[in-house]
Amino acid sequence: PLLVSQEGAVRVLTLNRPQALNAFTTGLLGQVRIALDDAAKDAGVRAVLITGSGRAFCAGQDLSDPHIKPEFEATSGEVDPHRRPKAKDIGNLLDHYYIPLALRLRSMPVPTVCAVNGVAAGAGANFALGCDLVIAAQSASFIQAFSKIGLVPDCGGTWLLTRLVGRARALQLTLLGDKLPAAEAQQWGLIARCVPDAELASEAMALAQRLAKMPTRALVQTREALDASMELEFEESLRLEARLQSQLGYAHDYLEGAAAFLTKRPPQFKDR
Ligand code: LHQ
Repeated sequence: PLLVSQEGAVRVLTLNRPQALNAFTTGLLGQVRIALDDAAKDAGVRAVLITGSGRAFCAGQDLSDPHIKPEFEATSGEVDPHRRPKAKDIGNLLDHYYIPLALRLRSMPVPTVCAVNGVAAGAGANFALGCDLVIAAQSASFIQAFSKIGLVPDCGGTWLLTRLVGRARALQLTLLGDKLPAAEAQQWGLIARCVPDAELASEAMALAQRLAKMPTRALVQTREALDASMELEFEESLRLEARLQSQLGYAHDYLEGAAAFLTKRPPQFKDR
């Protein structure tokens, strides 16, 4: 259910269950995590690009998964209250699949780009928003579908949304579960860019290739410092910046970047 390919220094992961709008099964979730682990370990990878095949990016958890599917009467659709999925199954799904995946994505040692090619719902939306730069097709949309089926946002949604768009808009999105079109998502600052459908693949790849040529370690430490700043006092952030800067200042990429600037030539970054 996952396609993995490589273009230059960019590792491309394509969610590939188009008949089910790329909904997450345990199989797909496991494969994405392994693919991210592999990319993290591979020195030849300097950016990761994630997208979906078919008309959707990802419809979130596959609700027909036998572990979490409620028993219901086939014709009336009425739920049998005596045969419910075990609470521990949903807990296990989060503990063993969604939490490790969200943590893995957040701590990638290379920048991550998500090309949202269509609807991104539930955990699919929050998985996309967990990437560093999110670029979406005009026809794509984001849906915090959880409230519609009696759940809270997961896969980092509560943390990400409040930080990305603030409490009022986070509540609007999560309580109502309405579809937010990509153009509005960009206006809101939820995502980086919205582009015409026909340009998504090339624009997203160009962005990933551009990031792949940049000083990877500095980019990743920038993400870490921005995230840490949310829990730090101003002076603590200044000290964190100074600690990171003093390490980076001895690393190859800074010496190369500064020398290239001063001698007016293109830099060749290699630290990871
Ligand atoms: C699906 C799904 C789907 C299975 C479309 N599953 N088949 C974590 C841990 C534990 C428990 C639960 O949850 C979580 C995290 C979560 O992600 S919860 C949120 C789960 N996702 C949703 O509630 C979204 C459900 N899907 C939708 O609302 C719609 O399908 C969207 C808005 C994504 C797309 O709408 P349409 O473009 O109108 O497509 P469609 O609804 O006709 O779907 C096409 C097919 O895909 C259809 O199957 P069929 O056999 O009729 O062609 C759907 O049943 C199937 N599908 N989402 N999550």
